Amino acid sequence: MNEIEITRRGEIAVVMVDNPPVNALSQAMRAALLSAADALDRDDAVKAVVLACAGRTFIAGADVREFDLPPLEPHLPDVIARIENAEKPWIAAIHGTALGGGFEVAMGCRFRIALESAAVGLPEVTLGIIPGAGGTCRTPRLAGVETAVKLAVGGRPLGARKALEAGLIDAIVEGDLVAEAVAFAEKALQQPLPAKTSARPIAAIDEAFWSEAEKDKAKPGYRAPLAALSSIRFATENPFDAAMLNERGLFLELRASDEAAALRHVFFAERSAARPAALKTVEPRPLKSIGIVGGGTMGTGIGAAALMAGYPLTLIERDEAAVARGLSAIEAVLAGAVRRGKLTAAKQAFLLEGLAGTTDYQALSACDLVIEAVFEEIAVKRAVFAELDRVCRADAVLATNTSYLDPRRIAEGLSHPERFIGLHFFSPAHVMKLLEIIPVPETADDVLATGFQLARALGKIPVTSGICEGFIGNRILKRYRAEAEQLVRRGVAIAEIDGAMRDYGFKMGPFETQDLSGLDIAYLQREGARSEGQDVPETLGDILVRAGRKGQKTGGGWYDYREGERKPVVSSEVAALLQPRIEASDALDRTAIADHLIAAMADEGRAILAEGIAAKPEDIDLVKIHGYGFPRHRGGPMFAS
Ligand code: 3H9
Repeated sequence: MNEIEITRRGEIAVVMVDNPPVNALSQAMRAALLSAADALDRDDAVKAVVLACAGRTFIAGADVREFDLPPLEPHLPDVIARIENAEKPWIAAIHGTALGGGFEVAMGCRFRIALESAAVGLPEVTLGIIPGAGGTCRTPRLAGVETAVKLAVGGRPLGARKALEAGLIDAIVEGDLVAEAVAFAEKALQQPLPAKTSARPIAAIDEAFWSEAEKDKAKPGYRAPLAALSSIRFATENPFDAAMLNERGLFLELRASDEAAALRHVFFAERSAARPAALKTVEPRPLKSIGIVGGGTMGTGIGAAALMAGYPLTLIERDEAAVARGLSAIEAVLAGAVRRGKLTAAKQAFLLEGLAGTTDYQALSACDLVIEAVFEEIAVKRAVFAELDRVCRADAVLATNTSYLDPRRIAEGLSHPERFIGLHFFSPAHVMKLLEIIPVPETADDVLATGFQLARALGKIPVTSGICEGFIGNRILKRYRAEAEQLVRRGVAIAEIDGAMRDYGFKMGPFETQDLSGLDIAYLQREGARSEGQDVPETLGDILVRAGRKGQKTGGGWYDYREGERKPVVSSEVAALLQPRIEASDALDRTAIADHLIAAMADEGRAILAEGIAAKPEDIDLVKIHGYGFPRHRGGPMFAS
């Protein structure tokens, strides 16, 4: 089938778009829509046109793959203008998601109807651009300025019910969408048609609204949200044609920006990470229930994520008190989700029915997957897996959440090593998106595929990592911190380094982050390695920990902290402690500092690729963005350098 097919139902023509996977508006599709509008206007037997889509969704937007090329004719604003000015009214019949250019097409139609399960939105800002085919000009005319700001500046889609309330769509229908749309069209033809969207007036809005929105929507490092806001404002204060020209100018400018290129890179990286080509034909193992061993921060975070994704969960701890603590930590996460409106009380009650805790490993005998999240000590972990080997079904997947031990050593002695895998979650595990998936040499493909299936179900971004110290993420973190310390040795001020990384887009610099999470964990790891005879050079962090400066929790680390405050204060004690190690007085500006540290991360990333630890540079970018706060609009260290 071509991109579109036209059929007739009496006097109503049905234009069926079919451009898998998501009906994106490729150049060929735009051309096909344009010629359909011409042909249907010429056909006197047609009185109205239904625009519907085959497959899983209505048009999901412009074809983002085309954004690296010069814009190709016919341009989408012209196609939409042609539909809007057609002699016969067009009715958009929406299922799935009408997003970006897809919703702009729908707004060019005279009517929009949707299934209850559908959603509409203008997510362009998430790609570093603004709507470029009338989104900021037609939305305020259709549904008012506030809804336009919510949609185009916020970037989040609205479900059909809310879209109906806001006036973005005209009706919600059930059952056969196309048949309903045809019936809607026949009825609509009996009455006077409403004005075209572009011809509708916009209700006036207070000056205060704009200044408030500007403050509210500003996002450091991101140009698109405020550009979308200014485009909406221009559209409310100027004639439609002028507004369209203004929007197009801004759209084209942003489309060519570094921010948009980086966000596109991340968009496609995320999609390709979720479904690795090598596993396309591999069926994952059934996954209906999950067990967790270890009720600490990691175990309960993973448990809460699994429970909220709908998996019945069994938590194992050493004694009853620890079981109770673990269960209440999980319950607290769900209660928080209810408070924030992410979960209804009824759903919470339903999910909690699936939660159990015990000291008895036998309770795991029916679980499809058990994740170990106990203390990072090889003997402790091995003891857990010996128990799991004994009680779990032979086909159940057994996973370790180790962050730095060698999973091959943990798996030694297992009777079915092919079902063993590393699943490295990040803290807090119900929030952080990254999941490093670490197969051992024996791991079966369907076990690996199960790891990816779990990631999808939990809404995580999965990345396969080979085995090395720290896997992908912590290995690069170690290098980043070491390079940051190296700059301190060269005489660069600690606060300047943190400031440089904040200016770059991180929420916190490397030293502030260590103060928050504690310097002692990495210190103890180094000490452990030293006690095993490894040659681990002394770090500046070691000097601070030995002086009792473990971070915020001890009132000081790389900075001082005033009682009860989290604001870092430059420390004269730290300056004195480190003075003997300062070798130079280099003057680097903040850009040079950030460039240096990003280059170091990328350099480590290249080594990781060369060793086959990561499969592709995009995976490394995803690890840093979703696990380590790397600014998304910079695209990740590999993209950025
Ligand atoms: C825009 O419209 C600009 C206009 O205002 C102005 C123009 C002038 N293009 O996410 P999935 C691919 S900007 C190209 O896994 P799901 C995706 O890469 C656009 N390809 O599916 C993947 O490919 P593969 C505004 C796209 O069911 C496959 O489709 N629109 C596009 O989980 C499946 O994707 C958006 O930002 C695209 N636009 O979710 C919407 N979208 O199979 C972006 C997807 O080779 N898309 N692909 O890996 C989405 O949010 C989700 O894809 C959607 C489906 C919710 C639609």
